[in-house]
Amino acid sequence: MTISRAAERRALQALDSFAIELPSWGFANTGTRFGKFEQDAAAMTLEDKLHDAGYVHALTGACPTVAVHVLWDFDDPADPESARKTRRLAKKFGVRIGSINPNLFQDQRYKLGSFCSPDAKVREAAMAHTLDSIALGKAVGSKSLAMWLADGTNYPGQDNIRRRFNELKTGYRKLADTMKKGWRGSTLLVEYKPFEPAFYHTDIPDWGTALTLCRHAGPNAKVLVDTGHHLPGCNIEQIVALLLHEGRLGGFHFNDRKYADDDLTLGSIDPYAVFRIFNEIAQFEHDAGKAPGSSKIDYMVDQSHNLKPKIEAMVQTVCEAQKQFARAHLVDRDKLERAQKNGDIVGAETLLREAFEADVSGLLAKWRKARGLPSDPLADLRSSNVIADIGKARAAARKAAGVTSSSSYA
Ligand code: PSV
Ligand code: MN
Repeated sequence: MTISRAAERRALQALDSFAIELPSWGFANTGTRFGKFEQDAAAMTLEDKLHDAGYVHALTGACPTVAVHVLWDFDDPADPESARKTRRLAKKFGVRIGSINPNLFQDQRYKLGSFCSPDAKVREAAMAHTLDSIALGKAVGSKSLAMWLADGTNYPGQDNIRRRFNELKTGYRKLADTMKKGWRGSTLLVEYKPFEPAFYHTDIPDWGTALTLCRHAGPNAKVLVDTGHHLPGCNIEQIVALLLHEGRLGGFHFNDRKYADDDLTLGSIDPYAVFRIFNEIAQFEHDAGKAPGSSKIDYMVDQSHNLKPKIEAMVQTVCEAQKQFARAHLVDRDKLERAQKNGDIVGAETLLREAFEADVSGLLAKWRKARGLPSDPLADLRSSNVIADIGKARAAARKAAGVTSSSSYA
């Protein structure tokens, strides 16, 4: 496809407002339930994570914020001084703190659930931790609370499904109300996942349940679509289109999958699926007469695979997202509408395929050059010694501290 001047302008304009949030946990050593393979350059502290995220932002110019996981990143989430320190630290590395992720799945008391637990004391503890996370979010200057619960049951009959849902409804309503009153402009993001760790029923398994919860909670609650959280064959772009239609698409956790929640880098398995998601958003903006890329959607990465070097994997995902995002804005929407009206199925599909197959490397290089960024951030990173140098420095720091495992103080 030859990219027309109008299409290029659209894509460049859209790219200007396209920001992707990086997850602090994506820079630390993580693994599967079978074990961890550690990397010298993996981040050990929140300072390391913010440093690495700042480096990815400096290379790509597209990642101004970093998501934090409250228990993994803060010694005492309720301490206002630690919030202030974190805010300053992020600034030092050229980034800001983004979504706040409470941790409602690690503590022993959450064995039977958190907000849905049959034990009122556990439900109160879950609420208290989330309210602390809300206060933390406000103090660090964040704008969203990303809620994912591991709640569910493993066997039929284990608990009352409707009782559990009712607890969620009241709990999330209280969260949304608290945020509305005391944290201006913030959004409660409700994430769903079909299974794991629960293997019989999950309390928020799909977008319909998440949307229902949001409707009960209030207008500041929106659905968070983690691209790895669907059963095989699920049409994610349709979910995106419907959530946009309902005004409830809050954001994304980007990653790719082959089997289940595999947390692979974006588009590594199915890049066309990423394009199709962005295509629905671009179509929505066109239909609504909005500027390309102007929708308020929290684009976030949530990947934590085991083997690729962390910073490389992150740059790969960000560049892939920009590539598919730019391509989606190349589609000629007037021609597409004509083809659709005429029932020209092949013509309509070809318009999408041509945009998806377009070479946007020149367009992206132009956008980057205008911002003083490397035209190919991944190539730039790979030809430098940055990761090796970080690895040496962190290995030395661990040795000096007498720490044997690079994950032991993540
Ligand atoms: C759960 O699988 C999830 O997608 C949630 O977003 C968590 O916060 C994150 O992964 C933890 O890695
Ligand atoms: Mn997620």
